[in-house]
Amino acid sequence: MQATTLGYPRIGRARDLKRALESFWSGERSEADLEATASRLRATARDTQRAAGLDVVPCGDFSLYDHVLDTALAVGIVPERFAGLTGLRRYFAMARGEKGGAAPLEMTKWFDTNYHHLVPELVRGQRFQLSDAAQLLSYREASAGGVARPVLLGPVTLLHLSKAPGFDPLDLLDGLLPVYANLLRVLKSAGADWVQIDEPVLALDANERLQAALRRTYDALAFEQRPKLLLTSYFAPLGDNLDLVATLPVEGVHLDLVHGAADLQPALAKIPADKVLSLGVVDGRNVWRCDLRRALTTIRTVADRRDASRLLVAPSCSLLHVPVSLGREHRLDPELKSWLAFADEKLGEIATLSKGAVYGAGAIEQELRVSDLVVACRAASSRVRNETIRARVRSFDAKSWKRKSYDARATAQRATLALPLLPTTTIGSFPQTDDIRQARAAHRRGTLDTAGYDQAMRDAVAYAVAAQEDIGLDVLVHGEPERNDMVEFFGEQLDGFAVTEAGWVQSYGSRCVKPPILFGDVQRRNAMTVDLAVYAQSLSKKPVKGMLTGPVTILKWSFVRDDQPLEATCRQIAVAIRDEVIDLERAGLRVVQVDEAALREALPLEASQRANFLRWAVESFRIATGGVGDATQIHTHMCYAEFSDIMAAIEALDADVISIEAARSDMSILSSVAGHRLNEVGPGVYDIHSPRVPDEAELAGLIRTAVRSYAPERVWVNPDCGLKTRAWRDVDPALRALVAAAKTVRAELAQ
Ligand code: THG
Ligand code: ZN
Repeated sequence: MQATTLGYPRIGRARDLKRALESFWSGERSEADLEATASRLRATARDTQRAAGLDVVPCGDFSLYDHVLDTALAVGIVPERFAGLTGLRRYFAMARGEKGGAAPLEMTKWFDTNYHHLVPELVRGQRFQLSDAAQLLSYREASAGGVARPVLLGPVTLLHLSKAPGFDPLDLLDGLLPVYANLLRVLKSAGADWVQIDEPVLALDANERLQAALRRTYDALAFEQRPKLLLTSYFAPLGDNLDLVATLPVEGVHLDLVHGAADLQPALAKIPADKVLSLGVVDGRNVWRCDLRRALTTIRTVADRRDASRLLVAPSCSLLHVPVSLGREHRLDPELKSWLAFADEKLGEIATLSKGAVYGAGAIEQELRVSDLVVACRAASSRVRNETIRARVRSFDAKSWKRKSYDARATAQRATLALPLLPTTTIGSFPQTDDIRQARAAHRRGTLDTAGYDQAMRDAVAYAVAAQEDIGLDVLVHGEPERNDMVEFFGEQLDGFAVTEAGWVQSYGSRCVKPPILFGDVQRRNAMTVDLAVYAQSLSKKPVKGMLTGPVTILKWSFVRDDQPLEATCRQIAVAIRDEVIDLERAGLRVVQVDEAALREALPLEASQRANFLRWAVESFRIATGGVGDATQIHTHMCYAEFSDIMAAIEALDADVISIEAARSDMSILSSVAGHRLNEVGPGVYDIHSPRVPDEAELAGLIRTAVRSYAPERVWVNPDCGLKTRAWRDVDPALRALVAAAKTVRAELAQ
C-alpha cells in the first residue's frame, strides 16, 4: 500500500508563479529568472510531498501555463501562425497571443471545473513529432531524490479536447500514437518505472467512438519496452466505461471513489487482481477534511480482496483544484478551519490512510479520533443548520417565481424605460483601475479607513457613469469597482460563507480565483449592492442596471458543503439573491441583471443527471428573479460556452433580456438562439477578450447579422463580457464605436 497523488498545485504558496510570469511578460525579469522560479516551485512541491509521507510523487504535473498546451507542444501540435516562433516566445504566443500578431489558442473549461485549458488546433493531415523534452527533463529532475512518476495527458483525451474543423480529431490517432510510444520509450530508458496517463474522457458518458479509440490506443501502447501505465480518470464514475477499462492492457487503474463511489464493487469484480488499483478516497477538488474512518473502511474493503502491494491511496483527482495550504489562513474561524483540508493537508490525510491500511487502525488511532470529532462537530454545529432559514426557503414554490407573460412585461417595461430600438448597454464591470486596486489594497492593510475606501468606490462609480453618459450608452451600470471577484464579493457578505486570505486556485495561466467556502445555511444579512447602485442611479436620468451574480454561479464557483444535495444549497442562495433583487427594485432601480456565467459549466458530466440539474438550476434563477413587478426588467448574462444542449433551459429562465458571448464565434450563436423563444437577446458584438479595438463598420456588420436572424425589437447591442480586465483607453473608443454602430443600424431600420 503506497501513498500517492495525481498532481499538485502549480501556482505556489504565495502565488509565486503568477508573479514570476507577469514580471517576465512585462520584461522586468529574464527567462532565466522565470525558469529559476519554476524549478524552485517544482522542488518545493516535491519536497513537500515527500515530507508529507508520499511514497510516489508525480512529476511533469507542473506547467508554466497549462498542461494541455504543454502536451500539444510535446507532440508537435503547433498551428501554422506560430511557425516562425520558438521556445518560450512561441509557448506564450500560443497561450496569450502576440501583440499585433497571432491570436492565441482558444480557452475552455477543463471538464466541469473552473480551470481553463487551451484548445489545441488540429488540421487535416496533421503531423506529430516528439518535439519537446520537458517531460524527460522533469523526470530527470524529479527522480534524483526518490520515486517519481511522470504524468502524461493521454492521446485520446488530448485529441478529444482539440479543435478539428470539419473532421473528427480521433481520425488522427494513428499518427499520434507512435509519438506517445516514443515518449514512453524515452522515459523508460531514463529509468521511469511507472507513468501516469490521464484519460478523463473516461468520465464522460460511454460512447463507441471514444471507446474504440481508447482500445486502439492502449493496444498500440502495449509494447515491451515501456514503463507500466497507471490509467486515470476522475470527476465522475467510470460507469459504462468500466468494462473497457478493466480489459485494457495497462498495469494500473485509478478510481475516483469520491465522485464515482458506485464504481468500487463492479471494479473489484471486473478489474483483474494482478493490476494495481489507485484508490481516490480523498476529495481532490473540495476543501473538506476527509472522514478518515470512512475512507479507511473503503480501503479495507479493497485490501480484504486484493494484495496490498498492488494498492495506492490517492486523492480523487489532481490537487490542482484546491488551494495550497491552510497554513496561510490566520483569520478563518477556528471551528471552520478545523473542518478543512487544502492540498498540503490532503497529502497528510493520504499518508495517514496508507499507514492505517498497512499497520491497522491502531496505528492511526489518534488521527481517526480527531477525524471522528470533526465529522461529529460539523454535523452538529449550529453554524451549519439554521431552522429559520430552512423554513423560509421551503415556503417558496412555483407561485413565487411565476411572472406574467413576456409580452405583458415588455409592454410595462417599454412604458417606464423608453429605450430606443437596439438599446446599448454593457455587461456590468468597468476597468479595475490602479486607483481602485490601490484603494482596496490600502483598505485591506488598514492604511485607508472605511470612509476613505467608500469614497474611492463612489468616485470610481461617478467616473464610470459620466463616461457612459458621454459615450451615449442607453442602460448604464455602476461598474463594480467594489468587487474583487464577484463570487468572493457575495461570499463575503452572505451568512453561511467564509472567505480565505490566501486560498488561491489557478483559473488560467497566471490568473487565479479565491473561491469562498460555503459551509452552512445561507441567508442575506444586509443589502449588498443597493448603496452603490442607488448612488449610480442618482447620477443619471438614464436607467442604471443593478448587478448581481446568480445562484448557480455562486454555487459553482465556491467550495460547497458536501453534506446535503446541491439543489438545497442552491435554493438558499436563490432566496438570498431574491431579497437583494427586491431591495434594488424598491430603491428605484428599473433594471436588474442576474448573471449565470457558470450555468453551462455546472452541467453534470453524467447525462443521466442533467435534466434534474437543469430543473433546479432554472427554478433557482426564477426564485431569485421572480419577486419583482412586471415593469422591472430582468437581464442575465452568460459567458462563452457550448450552449446548444442547454438552450431549452436558457429559455426557461424567462429573463427579459439575455446577453451572450458571440463575437468570438462570429455570431454563430444566433443560429442556435433563433429556433428558441428567448425574449430579448444581446449577442455580444465586441470581443472583450481580445486587446484589439473594433471599429464601427465591423460592429455595424455584426449588428446587421443579428437583426437578420432576430426581430430588431428584441435585439440589444453590447460587448460580449464584462470589461474589468480591459483598460479605459481601449474600452472608451470601443464603446463609442459600438454606440455609433447601433445608431447607424437604427437609422437603416427606420428607412
Ligand atoms: N470569477 C470566478 N470564476 C471565474 C470567473 C470569475 N471563472 C471563469 C472566469 N471568470 C475566469 N476569469 C478570470 C478572469 C480574471 C481573473 C481570474 C479569473 C483574475 N484574477 C486575479 C489575478 O489572478 O490576478 C485575482 C483577482 C483578485 O485580485 O481578486 O484576474 O470572474 N470565481
Ligand atoms: Zn461573460
